[in-house]
Amino acid sequence: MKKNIFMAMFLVLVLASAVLAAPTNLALKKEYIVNREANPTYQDDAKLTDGVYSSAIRYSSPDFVGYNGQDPMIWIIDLKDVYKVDTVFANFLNEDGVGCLLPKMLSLVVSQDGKRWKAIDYQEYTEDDLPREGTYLNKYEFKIKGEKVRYVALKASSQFWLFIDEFEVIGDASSKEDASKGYSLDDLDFEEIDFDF
Ligand SMILES: [Ca+2]
Repeated sequence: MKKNIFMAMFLVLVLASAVLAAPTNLALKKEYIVNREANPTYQDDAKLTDGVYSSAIRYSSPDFVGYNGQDPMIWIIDLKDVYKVDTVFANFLNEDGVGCLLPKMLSLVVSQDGKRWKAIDYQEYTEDDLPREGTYLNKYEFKIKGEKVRYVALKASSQFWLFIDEFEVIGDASSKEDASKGYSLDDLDFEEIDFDF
């Protein structure tokens, strides 16, 4: 009988640790800042970390946020604490009929304190990789490989319109550590981050 109780407790512990270590979207409901405001017609009310992907592949879907202009865009997501992160996803729309085109250059950097940044990934795509024509989604993937991270910053080139509906930062929720002393999201300066372009 004692042995059964021990086995049951052991199983509960194994299951609990498996749940804690399961890959989690650490960006869910977290705050982020952007270097320029969304167009008022396609405005942002924390849509990019609400866990909702657009069910329609169309720029006018209310789940998309739209930015216009040719200057590159920068988003910085604050995980609030430091976690081991594996992968970042960013889901963009291509709809050439309305001038909404996928970014062809992307640079991802991370930081634990908002002061020192580490370049993680640079991606560049050709017209063959991501054709201008057509209406489709592309979910960009960036491998972080267990780096300890509080801030995730993504820079993306823009040709005219950029539409995006969600970021995900996948990592291990059980690896949570209190953030070291550093900048808060409000103190961060987009100009001081070294991106790859
Ligand atoms: Ca969303």
